[in-house]
Amino acid sequence: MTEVTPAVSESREGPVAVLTLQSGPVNALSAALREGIRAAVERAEADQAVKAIVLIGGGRMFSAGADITEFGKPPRGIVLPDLLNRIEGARKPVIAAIHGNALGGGLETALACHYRVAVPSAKLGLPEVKLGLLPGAGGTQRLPRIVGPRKALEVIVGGAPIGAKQAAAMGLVDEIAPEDSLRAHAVAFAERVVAEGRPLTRIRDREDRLAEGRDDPGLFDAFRRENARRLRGFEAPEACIACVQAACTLPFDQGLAFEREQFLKLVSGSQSAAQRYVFFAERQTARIPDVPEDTPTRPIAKVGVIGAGTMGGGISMNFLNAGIPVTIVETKREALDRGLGIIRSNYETTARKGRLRPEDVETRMGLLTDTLELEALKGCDLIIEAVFEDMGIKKDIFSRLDRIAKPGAILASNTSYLDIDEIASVTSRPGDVIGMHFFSPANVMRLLEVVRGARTERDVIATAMQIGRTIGKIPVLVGVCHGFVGNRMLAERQREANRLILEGVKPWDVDRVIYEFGLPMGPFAMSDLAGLDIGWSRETNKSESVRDLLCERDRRGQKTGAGFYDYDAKRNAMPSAVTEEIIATVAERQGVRRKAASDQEILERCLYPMVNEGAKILDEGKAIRASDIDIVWINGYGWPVYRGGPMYWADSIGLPKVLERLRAYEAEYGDAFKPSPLLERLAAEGKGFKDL
Ligand code: T1G
Repeated sequence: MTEVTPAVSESREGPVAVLTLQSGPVNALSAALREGIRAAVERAEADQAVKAIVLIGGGRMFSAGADITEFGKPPRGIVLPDLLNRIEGARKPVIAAIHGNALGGGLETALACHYRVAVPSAKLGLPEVKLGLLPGAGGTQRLPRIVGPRKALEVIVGGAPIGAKQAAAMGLVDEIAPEDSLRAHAVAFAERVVAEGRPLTRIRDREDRLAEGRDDPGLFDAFRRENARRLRGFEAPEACIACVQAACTLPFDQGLAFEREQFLKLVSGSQSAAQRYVFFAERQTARIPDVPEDTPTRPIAKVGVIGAGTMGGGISMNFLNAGIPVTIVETKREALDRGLGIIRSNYETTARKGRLRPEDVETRMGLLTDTLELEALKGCDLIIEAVFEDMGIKKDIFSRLDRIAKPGAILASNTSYLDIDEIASVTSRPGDVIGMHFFSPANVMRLLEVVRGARTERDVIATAMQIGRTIGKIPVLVGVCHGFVGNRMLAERQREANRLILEGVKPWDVDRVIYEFGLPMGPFAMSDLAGLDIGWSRETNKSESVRDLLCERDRRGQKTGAGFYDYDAKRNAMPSAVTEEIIATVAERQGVRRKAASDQEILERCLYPMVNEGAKILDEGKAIRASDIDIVWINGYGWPVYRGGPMYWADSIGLPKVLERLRAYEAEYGDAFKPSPLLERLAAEGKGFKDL
């Protein structure tokens, strides 16, 4: 019989019982761990020799909270709120000793203890809102009683972790322990509590900080107004706010009951199911069937970036932020100076917002070397080309890099569309060539498409994926095809959006439908933001498309004050009669039959072809799994996380329904809607992309 490791190991330090949580990599509060804690606390309480209890995490953290894999299944064992009430009601002091993470139910467990000590590197937080949930084990009732409702709203609705020192300043932690002696320090703290006869302070009994919410009930609506844009479409934040408000208006136990009721609603809802799916999908992207996770990687100590434009500058910042020196190359001094100026001003803006210390700006800039000589990159371990999207220019650069770069250097292109194999073909080291496609703004967007060429070495792939995570990105491995995964699917939506406006649908109506669905902006607003003249020039202009005619009139997007929309001085977008007139002209020239389209049709015609293209991408092996495609769209284009991503969303509608609509549009518009064989097969088998 296999020895079942107890979820809690018990030991004694004199009169102090030390209970160590040990449950998987993050001490998730599974049924076994909850039962283990309950039993151990009850044993310690019954033991006359025990005067105090310390709860400490085994492994690398205190606890990452409830076991997310248990949601959606029948609850087993004691539920966390009941366990925490049990701890809080203990007749002996219980001290939480925190290192690593105390998140979600992990922090709620610590809040149910009578005291909390933490090491300086510990992180505490209530990130449930990111899972479409709320702190469902008393967090919405206990936290406001310590830090006040206003701060509690920031912590709970923001979901961001707090450092131990900040937590101590907020009263969340009673004492900071030395980094390397948490256990001993917590035991000594417990002994002092006993020796000094300190009271068993229960957070539930503290009412003073709630006055902030009672005296100013308007603070909740003010918080709603201030965060309306950020919270648009999400259900959990409103429930969080209502629970914190209940903490200020209801007795503790009624507030707890209200919180439980709100939690149960969210955990059984579609948004949380989608957001929990995304949590695991994001971690799945690291799993590459033919590149084991222990594949050795190449050390990246120095990075070279070719091109100091918007992308090159943003890419450089990612590495500077991670403390990795960058040498940035341009062909002209003024371009280099402009690029460096933008990098510095970005940092100074962040510093002005208090998110970066002035000395950090200098540290980062100090890691940046600028040069006009490509040869200066010869010592770099990773070189990322971020120049104009032109194959000829890229090939010239890679053939020169082949002669300059040191053996073993990884040569990456930031191309958004182009063929990595063709680029690699001009080098003598195609195994070292890979795509690293950043999304603009490159220092902000978390997605990184890592494009494996036919001959890219496995350790090069492993290195690109690892360095992507090091610089805070979510790397997704994709294959070589035009536009890889994200842009290839985007092209489907753009084509249909442009066809819709020629049929007479207003661009602002297409944008409204896509915005209301949950994306940050619609296709035409996005085009205006990016600039309509990408790849356009007067020399090659054909005066055919709406975009051509807009560019001809210098309506190139926000940057020129007009594109599809007219913009005021504050870049507020307004529908434009000029654009309508241009659209009508092009529609007439092309003989497009005018027809109205309902919002539902606009949505289906814009999004179903994207899903269909995603199915083709999977069928061609250009993405490893459907959930990778979802992660691309959530992190590269702002697909609403509460809808899980395009492939998850199609599954939630049902592929037979998607297929039926594609076929209907195919009958009217032809091959653009021709269903992928994979989608047809899955629909016929009553399956979804999740079954692949
Ligand atoms: N439950 C189950 N599995 C979890 C988990 C959790 N809470 N957290 C992590 N894992 C798995 C993860 O899938 C991965 O598995 C492995 O552990 C390592 O994780 C009632 C309702 C703590 C910052 O939202 O943010 O409490 O891929 O790769 O990068 O009010 O894990 O190895 O098979 O992320 O070092 C609220 C979620 C839960 C925190 C560590 N808590 N976790 O990051 O490791 S709901 C959270 C994290 C709740 C209560 C409510 C991170 C981390 P595998 P990892 P990491």
